[in-house]
Amino acid sequence: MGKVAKVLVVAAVLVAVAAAAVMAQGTGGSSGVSKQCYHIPCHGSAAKETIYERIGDGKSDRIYGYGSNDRLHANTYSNDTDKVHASGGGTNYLYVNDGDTLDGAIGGPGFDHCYVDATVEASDTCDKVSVR
Ligand SMILES: [Ca+2]
Ligand SMILES: [Ca+2]
Ligand SMILES: [Ca+2]
Repeated sequence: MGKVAKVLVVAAVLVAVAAAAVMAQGTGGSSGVSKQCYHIPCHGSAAKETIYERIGDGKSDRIYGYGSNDRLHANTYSNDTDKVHASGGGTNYLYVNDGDTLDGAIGGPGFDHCYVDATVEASDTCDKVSVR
């Protein structure tokens, strides 16, 4: 291989590596999509999401995460009876630790980590339960 050809090969490899890095940045990231609920029930999608319950105390929510790794937050407001369903695979985080013991965290086929005020809020479909 001539010297010029070698330089061209090296340049092509560098471009390919740079392109791969840009693609990884574009499609990667750990945050996913953030969604605020305004309706009940509140549905996620197959995408990776962080979903928040409706704004205000005393509003009982029902939130479904569906596929992919989801974070479902019903721990922002209290005096409500929130039901948070993973409803799909992936590793999900279900938060119902809002200061009352009225809520329910219901796991799905994936691995579900449930954050609760008391174990009564965690269904037996939670793979891991943390009392906060
Ligand atoms: Ca609520
Ligand atoms: Ca709540
Ligand atoms: Ca609670």
